[in-house]
Amino acid sequence: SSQPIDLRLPTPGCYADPIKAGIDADAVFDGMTEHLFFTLGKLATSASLRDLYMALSYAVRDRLMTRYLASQEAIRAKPHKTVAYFSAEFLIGPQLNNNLLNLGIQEEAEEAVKRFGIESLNDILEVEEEPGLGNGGLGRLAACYMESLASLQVPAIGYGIRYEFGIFNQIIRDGWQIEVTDKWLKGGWPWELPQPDESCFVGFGGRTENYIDDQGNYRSRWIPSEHAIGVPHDIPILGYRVNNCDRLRLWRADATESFDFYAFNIGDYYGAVEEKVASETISKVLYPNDGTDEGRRLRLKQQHFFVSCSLQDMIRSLETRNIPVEQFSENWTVQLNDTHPAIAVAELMRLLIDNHHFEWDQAWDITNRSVAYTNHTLLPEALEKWDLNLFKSLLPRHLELIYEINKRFLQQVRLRYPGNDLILRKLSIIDEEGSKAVRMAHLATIGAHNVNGVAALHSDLIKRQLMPEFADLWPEKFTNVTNGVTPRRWVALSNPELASLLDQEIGSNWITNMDLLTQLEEKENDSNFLDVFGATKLLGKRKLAGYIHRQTGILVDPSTLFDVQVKRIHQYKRQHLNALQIIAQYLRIKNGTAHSIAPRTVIFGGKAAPGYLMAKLMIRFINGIAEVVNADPDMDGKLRVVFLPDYNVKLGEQVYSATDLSEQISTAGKEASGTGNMKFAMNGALTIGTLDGANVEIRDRVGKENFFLFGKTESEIMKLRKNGYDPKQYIEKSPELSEAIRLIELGHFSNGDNELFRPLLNSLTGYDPFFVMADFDDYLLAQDRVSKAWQNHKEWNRMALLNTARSGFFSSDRSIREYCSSIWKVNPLEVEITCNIN
Ligand code: B1H
Repeated sequence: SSQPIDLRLPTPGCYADPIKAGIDADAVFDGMTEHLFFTLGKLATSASLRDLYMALSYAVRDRLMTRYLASQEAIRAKPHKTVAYFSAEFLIGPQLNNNLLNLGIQEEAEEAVKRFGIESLNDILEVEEEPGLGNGGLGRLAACYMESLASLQVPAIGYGIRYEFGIFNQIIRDGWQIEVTDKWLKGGWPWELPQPDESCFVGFGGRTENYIDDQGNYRSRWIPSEHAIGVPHDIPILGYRVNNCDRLRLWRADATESFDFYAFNIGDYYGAVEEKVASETISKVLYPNDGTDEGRRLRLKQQHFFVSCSLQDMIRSLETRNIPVEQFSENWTVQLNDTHPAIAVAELMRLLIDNHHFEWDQAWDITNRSVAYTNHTLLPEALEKWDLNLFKSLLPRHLELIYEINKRFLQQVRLRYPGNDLILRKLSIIDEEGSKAVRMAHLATIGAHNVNGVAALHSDLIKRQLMPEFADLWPEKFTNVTNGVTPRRWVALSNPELASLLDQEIGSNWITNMDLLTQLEEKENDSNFLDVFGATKLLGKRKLAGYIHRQTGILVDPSTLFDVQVKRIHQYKRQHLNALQIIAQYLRIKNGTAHSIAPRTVIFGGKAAPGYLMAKLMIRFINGIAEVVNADPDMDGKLRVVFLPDYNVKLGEQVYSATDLSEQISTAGKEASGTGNMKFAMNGALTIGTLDGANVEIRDRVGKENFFLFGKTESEIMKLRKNGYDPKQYIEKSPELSEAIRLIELGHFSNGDNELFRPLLNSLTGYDPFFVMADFDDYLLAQDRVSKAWQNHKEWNRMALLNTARSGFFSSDRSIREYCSSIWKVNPLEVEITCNIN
């Protein structure tokens, strides 16, 4: 613990209550009034909802500043190892309510806004635009981890990119996805603090040269042909009811006018402007390809841009604190969120060797001790590979360093496996098969002291399938940290009904100690309690039903089973398996063979990568089915299908709390972890799922009798593939599957157009790369078990309660504790704030 920080507060006052910091409704109201007037130039009498949102946000942000500065001051006062979480994506979601919760002033804010004639705080929260600076689970995980780091009082900084346009907004027209630019900054976003005087220069392109320095040493250096300036934009990340406020530092790329003077002076005005335009595009837009590597030059530029800015910033922070750069790894621990920031291995070597004149071995030691790498996928199409010529043209010095890293590494491999050329080729950072490329996962694995997967099964598959030789070489390097999600956002904020029930029953400590939820197990046979628990769910479902009606015009009945699949649209996630199941249920109802099936509302949400045609067709397919089902009076009261457009964090908050059945149906071995699965379980949804990713651990924890398992295991899938898988055999064996496919072929879900879904059918009946046909019958049987279980509401609620009660393990607080103790070796640093009593 550090010395208490004595910070002069900008306004006189004192923290009588260290938790709420003396912020009462009056203080919030006064803060809003001042910001309306001075910051926004508005009178309270003419303020719009948006004005009030901005005013409240600024008033809340003011309260974060003391904590934010005190947290930085604490490290300045006494060196303390800090986590640097490097991620190309941070999907942080709306900020206002999270900050109110963590400050403990939700009620005060509610009271303050009412004085402006607003009915409910919710009306103001509704206005907030969320920064969609991520694609899906990977980006959201980074956000949950930042929140847990702050709540656990761990000094941390998240480094990433301030994309001007985040993930596109999705609209659905004629059943198809349309992408619309996400202009999240357009109205001004109140949560960031630009820090232009901490900007950094980053080079690109050019050449390398050798030279002899003043002391007569041979050295190499990089002469880039292009530069960009990174301007940090900081977002305070406050922990729950603590003074620790960590920082998310996102870099915006600006043009380097100072470097253009030469061109400018020789009269090349347009050339100078051109470079300005080019460098400003670096942070323009997020690549929307969750799970596929496109190998685009601008993407590599983005990666190097934010990594270089961040490492320079970290070294500079040592220098300003008079800490020798030799002590980098005692003061920083760098976590690479997948390989997107893996260039950090080469860039840190370059900074240490070329700029700070370290010898190779010492630089390598520092790099290796500091860096750790999290792998998030085994899918070959997602593993980043950069064409060698592209890489060389953009980062020539880094390539030289990578060659040297590779040379030394391969020598180690040679000693371990004498005469085994095959292994050398397999492990090399440079892929020499076909056109040459740099394998970023190899660079990250060789450069890092730890490589972790994100769920037990996934980490195991990394060792057994993805990198067996690496694991053999360095067995201790490979570890697992199962993902987690923050209970602040994913229970307290998004499910206030459940949260207050928990507060009543077990006290409010669950929010920072989710293991306490096991106390709920005592209530599993308490009939009254089960009713109350079920009633909280019904409230969430009613709200979602209202939202569905407003967004899609579809009326859904909150008493039906809400069966939900929300996630990116991907063949491996198998939304089409779910869709086929709906067709089977539809046919049963039509044929009058639907005995004891539960009335269902099947809800989908998710975006498809704009270039992923099959995924876009899957959306069209779901909407085709929805159109037929929802228009058929025979389906009334029995079946509804909804595709919710523009799935994002905000919508997620509405969905998890309103779900009875969570669909986690990926092909075994394909979903590294999943995190939505955890959010559902915490909120008392039952899971229908395969033994994939974290589903395995969820089932182990909640109990197999409280989980609807189906499908082939990862090793069964492997065996099928090896022995020549033929989907047609499975179709022939299954009358319901055959009939569903026949109906699609006839154009039943495409107004008679029997060509529309042809590519989808060809894939499913031809190669079926994700074994949809192989798992269909078992899936349908599992859905029958779901229907049967739904008949007995009390029993369903009991199982749902046990899911919540046993979900504590999936708190990101647990994940972060594991990272801290086994990988980062960092301790918390309590931030204290003192001030003089008036
Ligand atoms: C995950 C990605 C990903 N794994 C490439 N890999 C991207 C890959 O823009 N890109 O190029 C973006 C994202 N995302 C997900 O990570 C896994 O599929 C989930 O199973 C996992 O839960 C999540 C967090 O670990």
